Amino acid sequence: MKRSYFLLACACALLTGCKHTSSSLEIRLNQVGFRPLQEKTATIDVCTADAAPCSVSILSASGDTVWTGTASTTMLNPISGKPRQLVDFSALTTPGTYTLHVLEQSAQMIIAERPYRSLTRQALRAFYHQRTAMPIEEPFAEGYARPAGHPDDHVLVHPSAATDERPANTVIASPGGWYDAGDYNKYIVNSGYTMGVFLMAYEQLSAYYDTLSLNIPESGLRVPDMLAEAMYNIRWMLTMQDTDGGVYHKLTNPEFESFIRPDECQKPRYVVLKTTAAALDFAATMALAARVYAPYEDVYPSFVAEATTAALQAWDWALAHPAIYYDQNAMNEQYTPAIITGAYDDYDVQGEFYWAATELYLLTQNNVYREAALAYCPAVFTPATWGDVTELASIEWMLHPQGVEEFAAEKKTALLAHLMPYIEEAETISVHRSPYGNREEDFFWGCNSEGCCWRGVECLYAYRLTGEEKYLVNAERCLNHVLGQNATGFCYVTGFGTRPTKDPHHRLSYSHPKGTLPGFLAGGPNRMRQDAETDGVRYPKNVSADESYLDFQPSYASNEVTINWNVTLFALTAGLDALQQ
Ligand code: G3I
Ligand code: 9MR
Repeated sequence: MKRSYFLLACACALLTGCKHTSSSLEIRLNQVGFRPLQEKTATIDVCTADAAPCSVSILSASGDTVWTGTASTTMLNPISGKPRQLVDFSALTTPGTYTLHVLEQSAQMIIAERPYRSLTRQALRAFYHQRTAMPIEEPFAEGYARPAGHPDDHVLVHPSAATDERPANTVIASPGGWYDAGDYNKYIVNSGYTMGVFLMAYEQLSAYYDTLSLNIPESGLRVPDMLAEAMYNIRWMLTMQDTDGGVYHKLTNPEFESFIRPDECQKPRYVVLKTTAAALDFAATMALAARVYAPYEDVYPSFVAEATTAALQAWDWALAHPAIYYDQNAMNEQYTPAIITGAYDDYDVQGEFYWAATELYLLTQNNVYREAALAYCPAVFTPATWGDVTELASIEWMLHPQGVEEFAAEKKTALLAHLMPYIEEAETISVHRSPYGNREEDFFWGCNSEGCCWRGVECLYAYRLTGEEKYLVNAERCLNHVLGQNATGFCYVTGFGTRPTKDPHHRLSYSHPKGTLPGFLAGGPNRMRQDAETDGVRYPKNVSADESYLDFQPSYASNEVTINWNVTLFALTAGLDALQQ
């Protein structure tokens, strides 16, 4: 043990230009904690490709050495080429708080029976903090009280959305719902996708979520807290439907607000252009909600009927208007005021037709919708994001295959085929022992969620459908990645881990006297780096794709938070936590 410490230290000292000397050596691991019986690994920096495997020891809180071992030979990060070694200490299974030592460096390491319980709860409570139009008050605020923002009881119909019945500048009310993200606007396409992942997660693990107390104003109703929280957004979504069945794309200021408190905002609010994608994501959400909330008719009287009618009308509108896309630049050439906020522009709505038809069938059992779903289903497998909900529909069919067993089996085969190469990479080339993060294209705007956590959720679905352990192991590996075993060494969830994201692009956090709200997942390293130098965003020269991350408020392309990113985080952590229940 001593010998390899010595050799590595010597190699580092002798090499000129060696950046990672023993004193800057980093240990990268899941900073929140491991379940006792799961695989446990850490990634350690080494200074050269031919450095000998490091010796590693793990000490208990009282200073006893409870585990010693040797890291792997050096591997090169497939993206940056940086040398790393992996250490596997899965054999240690006793719950406790430990320190893992390599040379003179150490890192905290936790093993606990329920390491993800608190994380799941806070990731869900993040939605409560995002609520518009009501004050966030104690005892529910848990230290982060604030006044209400954006009542949205005086919203103008933008000329792009005008009809005879609601001419331009008609005032409507569209209160409630969640702020989308670090900004203060509300967007139907992204909300619809979020509700889909949210309610599908609930359906999978309802017994688990029913025991999860969120401490929100509705806690104690005869409805699970999670569904009560979701209802706050669903009620808002319902107000976004026009009288003809169409659905406004978004409710927004003309321009992004500055970084002020939500109750200080004064800018006018508009509902903007009805689009096909908004109508379809809305239809799917309402159909799914009508199914999931059916047992709670006493708490939400007439909701099922209201949501069902809304879904059917939105579907009919979409059939009559199958190709109205949100093209903000084109819209601004035609109408004033110009709208320069988030676009959530989606120019391919086949997957949205497929998802809406699927949910309408599961709700109504009317074969017309099943036939429509089969007809619209895109041929190619694509992972779900706000802009492509194909996979949500396919997962629904895998879980409810009655009558279309062959079709559902094909979808399952496609999901497993999609995961296979990533899982192989986790075993072969990954320096983080992860099925995510080994390719440059893994690092895009929002990748911590849409890339990493969602791949983990896909693995959980694959585990549920096959019972094969490898999928569970790889779901956990994805979580390890966002919680610290990654190229930057950040735990990307605010308020968690020893090196968390602290300065997200989040107006609610930035303007709060107490600072950053807990439980939010940051977007993550983004090789495109679209954020602006004019806002003071400067990445180090030649930074690699997996390190293109700044824990710096102005970096909206790498460090924003959103509802759609948090939903995949809790779907993953809850899926793993539920195994321990
Ligand atoms: O469509 C291309 C695809 O062909 C290409 O392979 C891929 C390469 O990464 O890029 C794809 O386009 C990306 C698009 O998202 C779809 O994923 C763009 O580069 C990328 O700039 C775009 O980012 C979106 C961003 O808004 C800018 O439009 C994010 O997904 C989206 O999450 C984000 O959403 C914003 C809202 O507009 C406003 N509220 C905050 C929210 C989060 O930042
Ligand atoms: O705050 C905005 C964020 O929510 C969006 O994701 C991002 C991209 O559309 O834009 C942010 O707003 C910035 C704007 O685009 C450029 N000027 C600075 C704004 C942030 O203060």
